[in-house]
Amino acid sequence: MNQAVRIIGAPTDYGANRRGVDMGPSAIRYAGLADELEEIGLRVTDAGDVLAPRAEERDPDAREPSVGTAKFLRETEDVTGQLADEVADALTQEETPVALGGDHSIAIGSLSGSARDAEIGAIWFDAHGDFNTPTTSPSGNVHGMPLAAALGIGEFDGVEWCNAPNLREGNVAIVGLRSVDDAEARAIRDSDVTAFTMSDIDDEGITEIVEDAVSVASAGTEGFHVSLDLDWLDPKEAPGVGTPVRGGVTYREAHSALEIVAESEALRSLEMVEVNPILDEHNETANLAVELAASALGQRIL
Ligand code: EXY
Ligand code: MN
Ligand code: MN
Ligand code: MN
Repeated sequence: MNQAVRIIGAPTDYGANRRGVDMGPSAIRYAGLADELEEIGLRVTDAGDVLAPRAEERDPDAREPSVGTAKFLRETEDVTGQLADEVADALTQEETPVALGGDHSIAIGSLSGSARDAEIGAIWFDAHGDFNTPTTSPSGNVHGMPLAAALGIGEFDGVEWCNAPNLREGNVAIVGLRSVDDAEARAIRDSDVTAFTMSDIDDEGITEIVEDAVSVASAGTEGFHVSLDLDWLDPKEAPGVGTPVRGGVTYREAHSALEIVAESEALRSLEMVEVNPILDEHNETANLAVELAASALGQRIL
């Protein structure tokens, strides 16, 4: 992993269609991300935020999808395009991109940028599959669709996601599933993506599961992207998220998982998403995001 890190904010809530998560980058910075990463010996640059006009100024249906529903498609295309460029540029400069959401739709940009010049894998830590398309989505919210979108699955009214041709389904692992829509579950089963539910973690333990996920994401790739949705954790640990689901991983399991990511030395890019300061308690979910980023990026106790 590069010893230099570039923080990139993507303050968007277009994909969640709910205010608050756009303040995630501020909350995570306020929680001390840059200082914490410098403390563990990394060189940190903060590139600021990509531009995301306030959702109230936009019409969610400005570009009516021809099939199914997906809100704020044009805005999401714009933000993810900017993020993809910034992530790709960081990697060119031998910096590890650390993207801050924002809702999970930003992952389309992170993955696309990370996969621009290399074959990559991805580990998706999430309660949700994020594998809907406009046709299957029950909500029209793109934060339930980014993994499918990045893999080129689904019809998004002709939106040209700069999707990620260097990311293959066989190199993607989802970890921690416990809320998946029926059609979405079928799509995951029909794909070559490896999916681990919370029951798998109960049965085999977090260490075994994350080691398997690392193997999937590393096989034949030049490293992998980690997409960390804070709703992966149990809401008792991470209350500041828009779509909490009971029965998530514990504080220690989360740290163990990200320590295994760090030990793999194959982490290429990282993002933390879905922190919503309006729903949070004393910024504790943002604090947790900072701690977990430090674990993923190599923090050691001794
Ligand atoms: N599956 C539901 C939907 O597609 O609307 C909920 C998705 C929530 C996505 C969260 C952030 O990971
Ligand atoms: Mn410290
Ligand atoms: Mn998600
Ligand atoms: Mn989620």
